[in-house]
Amino acid sequence: MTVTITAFECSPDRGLGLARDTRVRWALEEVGLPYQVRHLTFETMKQPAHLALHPFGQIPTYEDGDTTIFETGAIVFHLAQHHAGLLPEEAHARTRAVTWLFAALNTVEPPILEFANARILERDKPWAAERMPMVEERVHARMRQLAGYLGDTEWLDGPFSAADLMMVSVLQRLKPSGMLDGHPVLAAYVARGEARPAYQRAFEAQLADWRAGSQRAAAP
Ligand code: GTB
Repeated sequence: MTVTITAFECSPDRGLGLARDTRVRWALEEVGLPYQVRHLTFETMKQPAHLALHPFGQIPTYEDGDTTIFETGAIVFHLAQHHAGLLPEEAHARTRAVTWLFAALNTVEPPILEFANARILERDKPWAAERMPMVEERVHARMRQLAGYLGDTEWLDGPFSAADLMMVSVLQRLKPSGMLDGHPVLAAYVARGEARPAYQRAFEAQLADWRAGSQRAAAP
């Protein structure tokens, strides 16, 4: 049974790989699972067929036979549990990797999302300029803590794992603002993740999909 994931018909990130299907594609590439993509418009995401898979009407979702999953954390964890290459075998090391997977999603991603929303969705609000320094400082504080932990190690805890895949994916969201450049340890960490062949394949696949989707959207 071929894995099917969902992704934007034409991602608003214009092929930068920032939509969350990229992290799922990356995990699939790391474990060597072929997959197909069902592309959805913002309208079809909110229709019953997709809401049956994803109660919040979002992408990505994952289908493999009788298994259907939403939430990228759950999808990546599922893949890491059932295929070699994304979690250590040793029990304690595995628990630490899972801990970092949760930390990426629950502790590092929230201030980054708040910043991304403030920068784009809320920029025209009358209070936007006054609020922004506080939102930025929350991100910087978290980045300083993470960089302090990472130091000069290659990955979060031993060999590359699902935790690094998720943490790098979360940090990438800071790239368009240039904020990552202020944290060279983390910029280098993200670059190491992006240099992995599996990431490269995932990035190229989403970019090809974005190009095809934007051409379809432009067609008369
Ligand atoms: N917690 C969920 C998960 O991790 O799976 C969040 C899923 C989510 O936010 N999905 C977004 C979505 O479907 C797409 S990825 N949005 C449509 C909707 O809610 O109606 C988020 C995203 C969107 C756009 C950019 N971008 O343009 O840079 C980056 C990330």
